[in-house]
Amino acid sequence: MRQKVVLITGANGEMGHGLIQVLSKQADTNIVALDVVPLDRALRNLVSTYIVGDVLDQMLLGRLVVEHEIAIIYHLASILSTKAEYNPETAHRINVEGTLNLLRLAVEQSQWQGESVKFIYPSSIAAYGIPTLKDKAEAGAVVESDWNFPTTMYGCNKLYCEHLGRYYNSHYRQLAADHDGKQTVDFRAIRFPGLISAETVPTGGTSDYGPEMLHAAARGEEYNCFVRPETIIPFMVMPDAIKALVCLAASPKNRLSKFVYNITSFSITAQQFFDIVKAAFPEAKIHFAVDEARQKIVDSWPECVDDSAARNDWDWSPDYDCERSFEEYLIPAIRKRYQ
Ligand code: AKB
Repeated sequence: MRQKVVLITGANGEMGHGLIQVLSKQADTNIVALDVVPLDRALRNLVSTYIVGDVLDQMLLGRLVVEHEIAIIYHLASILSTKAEYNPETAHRINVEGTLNLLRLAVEQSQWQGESVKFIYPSSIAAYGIPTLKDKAEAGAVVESDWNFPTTMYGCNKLYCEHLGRYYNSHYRQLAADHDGKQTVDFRAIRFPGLISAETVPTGGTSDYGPEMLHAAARGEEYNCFVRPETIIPFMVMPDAIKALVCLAASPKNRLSKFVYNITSFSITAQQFFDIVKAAFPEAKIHFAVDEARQKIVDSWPECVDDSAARNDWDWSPDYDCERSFEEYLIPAIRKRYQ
């Protein structure tokens, strides 16, 4: 008999680390972890299987369903906003074609199993694109349907994949003679703000100046923050991000009024980030050395998002506000990590 499993792509990334730790504590959860690099040794005994492979490898995905009955897919694999700009077409292939491959797998599996496979997709504030700082200040907390004009390949990919998910959920093969629209994938997405983890350092993102500043200070390394001090975007700590993924996945479908939900925790400027880091690590050598191109990307992201739909539909609420994030999670855990 094939084993019922949860598939996590991009399992070795920042979110993958947090998600594996949480899901592995749930009873009867068998995790299949997929990533292009081998899974961290510390995570290997928490999963049933880890596979080194690419979401673009159709044969590999085909073999996966021969051996496993996939109930939920957390599709975390992605090339982030800064890295994607160095090779936009490759990023497009990984971010969009990779998602398409998994959506197709999910819809086929839903039909085989007679039950919808849940497809949990992390989208991003990068799906927004606000043209000027004046508009950004005036926009305040943006709702999901506002300012959907991303300026990065990653943002375009995220926005488009949200639509692909909606299509596979509701309209896939709508003209086929045997189309009954019953067993489709159950697509659910969250637009995440900048994420900060105490355990891992992000790579390739543009919100990375926050976590990079913090980890560099704890390691006693000098850091050049690439955005201006007054730059503001929303952030969230990893435990809340993982809680959100798991809560959305567990939510009854009939309560969900949307496919895509904003969530947020706190919005702070780079200067406020600096002040908190400096207070915790007074020796820290942090400078502001603005990279105008990356600055423009962050400037196009909202300073705050309206997450009332997530709060209403699936009782979303972060456990960590700004003070608690730094005082109870980030600073103690990061100190311990680099001791
Ligand atoms: C990035 O900076 O690309 C990501 C994101 C905001 O989605 N952290």
